[in-house]
Amino acid sequence: MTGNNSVDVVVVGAGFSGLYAVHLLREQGLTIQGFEAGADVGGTWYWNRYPGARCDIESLYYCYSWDEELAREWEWTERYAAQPEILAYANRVADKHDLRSSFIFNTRVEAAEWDDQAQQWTVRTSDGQTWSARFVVLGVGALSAANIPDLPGLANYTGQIYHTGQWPHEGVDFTGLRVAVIGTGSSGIQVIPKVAEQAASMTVFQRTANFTMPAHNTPADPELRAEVVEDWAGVRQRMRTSSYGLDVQPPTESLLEVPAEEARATFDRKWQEGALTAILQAYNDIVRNPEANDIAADYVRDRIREMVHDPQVAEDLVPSGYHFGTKRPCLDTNYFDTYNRENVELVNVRRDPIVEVTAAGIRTEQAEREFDAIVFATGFDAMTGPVLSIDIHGREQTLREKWAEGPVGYLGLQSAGFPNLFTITGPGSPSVLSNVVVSIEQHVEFVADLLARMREQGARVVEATAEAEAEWSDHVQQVAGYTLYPHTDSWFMGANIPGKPRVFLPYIGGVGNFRAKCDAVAANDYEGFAIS
Ligand code: N01
Repeated sequence: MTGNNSVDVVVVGAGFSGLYAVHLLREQGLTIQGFEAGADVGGTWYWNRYPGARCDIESLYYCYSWDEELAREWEWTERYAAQPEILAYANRVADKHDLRSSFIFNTRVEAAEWDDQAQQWTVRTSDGQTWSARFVVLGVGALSAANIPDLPGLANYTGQIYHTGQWPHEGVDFTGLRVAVIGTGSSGIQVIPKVAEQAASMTVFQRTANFTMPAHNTPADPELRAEVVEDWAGVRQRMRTSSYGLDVQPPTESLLEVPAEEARATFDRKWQEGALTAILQAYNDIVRNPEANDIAADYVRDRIREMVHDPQVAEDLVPSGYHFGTKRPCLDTNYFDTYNRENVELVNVRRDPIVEVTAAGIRTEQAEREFDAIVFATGFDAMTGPVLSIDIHGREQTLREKWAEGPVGYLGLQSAGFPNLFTITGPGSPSVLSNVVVSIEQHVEFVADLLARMREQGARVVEATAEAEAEWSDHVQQVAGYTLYPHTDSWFMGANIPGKPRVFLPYIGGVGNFRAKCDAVAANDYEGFAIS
């Protein structure tokens, strides 16, 4: 290891978290060094360049709220912007606020070690440098550690292999190719219709059918934009105090208490809205009560059956075996209609499991198929994966050791024994269960305010107490337990990664409640943090 570089704060990642962290902390006069594994800014939107990638929170709301001038100036072209436009937005933010100058790109942070005597972190990067920093802020993303399943024979495959989260920048031309897609989560449902339009043939390997709903994406509505921009403070306030970081009021009615025809009419209307939580949040008991959930699930199932011509294919595409919404819901464009195409085949791997990848393709129990390319839409080692990919040594142990049975931390921001280290969108935060940009802003602002307070007090070290961390971690699981989520094998539970501990990872108590808790903590002298 070489180098003798010293800054106040190392920020890891140049996605929405890292960009805002650099902006706010630099404004406080702190010296910052950012590191980004990619060649440029954008995080998720830098890496996920697969055809069809777009946000599923309306773009008017899926953007920073701290730069009102930019909000007034920027015009999204679509209701749900596609990846290139969101990446252009991240670039615009970086240009406008000169954020690139604080980052070293193409460089991974590989390790960080706390030095108790010097009260600082020693950070090692992939270019062999070491940096000392009083604080480390991890803006590494919750969904950035790509998961490619360890299928037997994969190393022998001679065709092209892609993962949606690591898509080649030059794009991929599937024209004339026989393509396999494995996975039907948010990425799969976006990439499948696009690849089907291009490929000679496409075979989708589905393990779990998805409750996805049409996005009804449209060109941006100028009137709605004008309204949102006009009421900027109001919209922002409502998003910040909402459940999901959206300008949507929580439901007050129970599905079980309304007549069936009325519920049906509501669902019809909600279906047309094409919004992520429209059906899930139509009534207040859908995420909590299995009976209510079944009614909503059956509604979606019926709609899927209507869209798919072949009855057997339709039945395979109808989700079953888990509660509606407890895997992250998805919004799609032409997903189910894609299965009506002549060149598309569906393999239900629960009925016909994958046995191995051969040199030329994929062999299931019932058939062997040849493919020119395999697209893995198989998701991520969510929330803990990106953090633990860095070898972090705290006061007494590594974070990998500490989180061996699942992550524990305080407010998703700190873990006891790891002073001056912060995770943005960390496990135990609402992040992935919300409009993540709203959560990111709150997490970053909390950290920035805390550092400002420490400077006022002349303090050098802040660390979550073991008691506060235990209490918060229990609370995260307890609140999840009021819902149906923990009953489902999902990435929220760590269930998609073999051997990963089963713990509900995000905080499901809502963005508004989380903010209120953080505000109370701050008002109470940062209760639960030991500051010295
Ligand atoms: O990943 P996923 P994703 N054999 O984990 C299947 C965000 N996002 O990249 O369900 C066969 O959801 C797996 O099957 P199963 C969003 O938060 C947002 O799609 O585990 N199949 C599943 O079908 C999202 O939730 C957008 O049984 C295997 C799929 O692969 C999160 O990122 C767009 C398998 C993985 O689905 C992750 O989404 C994209 C195996 N061995 C992503 N292993 C927006 O629209 C896994 N699967 C904003």
